[in-house]
Amino acid sequence: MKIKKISHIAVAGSDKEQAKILYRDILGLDFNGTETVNREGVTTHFYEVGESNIELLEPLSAETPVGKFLDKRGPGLHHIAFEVEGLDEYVLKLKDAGIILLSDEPQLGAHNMRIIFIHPKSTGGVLIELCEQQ
Ligand code: CMX
Repeated sequence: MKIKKISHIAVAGSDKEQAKILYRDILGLDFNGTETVNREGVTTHFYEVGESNIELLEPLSAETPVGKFLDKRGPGLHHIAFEVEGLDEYVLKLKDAGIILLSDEPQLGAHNMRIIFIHPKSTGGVLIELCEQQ
């Protein structure tokens, strides 16, 4: 059971073309693909930064969590994702500590990873995702 690395830092925004100009054309990051995760209501666009990624989140509609976030706060940092080994053990440990999770069990996220979110109210205001390769 350990945190292996920062998997990605997610940025909520709807202008994927502007993001491409900044991250790929100007900063020179490799574009690492696009994937729609219907259950989360987002299309994700990945840009590689060493072993991690910047994940641009584009909402599928205004009613999704990211759509609501943009409406309330505007574009900006959305969450930090840690890749872990032993996700199920982390879930038990978090539950034991009374930390609020957004789902009872891990769900399937982008790149076919098992993911679970910790509510920002339990973390001092930062939405945290734990993810694990299957
Ligand atoms: N970071 C920090 N705080 C956040 C937040 C975020 N990303 N999103 C919402 N909040 C805050 C709100 O500002 C609000 O704070 P106040 O009560 O102080 O105003 C509080 O959390 C509650 O927010 P809300 O708008 O009432 O929204 P909900 O409680 O309905 O939902 C959350 C908040 C985090 C549960 C919801 O956004 C969610 O389910 N997020 C997880 C799913 C998600 O983000 N999926 C996309 C990622 C896809 C992927 O990477 O695979």
